[in-house]
Amino acid sequence: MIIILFGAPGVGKGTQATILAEKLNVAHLSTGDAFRSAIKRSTPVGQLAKGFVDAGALVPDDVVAKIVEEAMSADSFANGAILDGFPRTQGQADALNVLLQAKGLTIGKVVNIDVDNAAIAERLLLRGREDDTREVIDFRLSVYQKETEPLLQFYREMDKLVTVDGMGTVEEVNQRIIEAL
Ligand code: B4P
Repeated sequence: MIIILFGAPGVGKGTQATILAEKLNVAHLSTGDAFRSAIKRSTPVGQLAKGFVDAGALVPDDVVAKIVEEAMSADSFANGAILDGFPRTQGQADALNVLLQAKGLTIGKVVNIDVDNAAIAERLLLRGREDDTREVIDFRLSVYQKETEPLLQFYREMDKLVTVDGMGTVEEVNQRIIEAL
């Protein structure tokens, strides 16, 4: 079964996905981590993705599809996974449905982690990754609202969506996610 952790940049998808993957003993795919690793190793995908990630823009869907398909072909993904940061566009959501159908997997829940924008900016400025500058954070939030947020309605209509309050400690948020699952 597939669990999707959804939400704006910096709501804690990566933080929670790492903890959940360990607790539930399932595979974890973070497209953000996959791109950062590819960029570090300067692979062809990394070279394509670098400018987008640095600017806080979305990496084009065909490049994302390539990295997801490759990661999900691993044996550890045969029974399901936690997806963190994917899908982020309607095109990616459609591609995921096709991929899951081919693998005989289904989406269990889409967990939308909800954090207000002021707290998001505070967390990301504190994290201080290269793409965590005030300007890039504002741009990433605007991209989220335009490209990604509409997917909430898509998953609501599929009856997969649960929303969890992402404010509070990491452990408090984790407990809420486990209850929602
Ligand atoms: P991602 O790597 O997905 O990163 P993110 O959205 O910024 O962070 P996340 O929500 O995972 O927050 P985290 O747990 O780290 O994306 C980076 C870039 O990659 C994108 O801008 C894009 O360019 C590209 N990309 C990735 N996927 C893509 C896709 N599918 N399509 C196209 N492009 C794609 O938490 C943030 C901070 O908050 C951390 O410092 C953490 O310690 C802290 N924190 C977490 N929970 C907290 C809590 N409860 N209280 C206080 N702080 C908390």
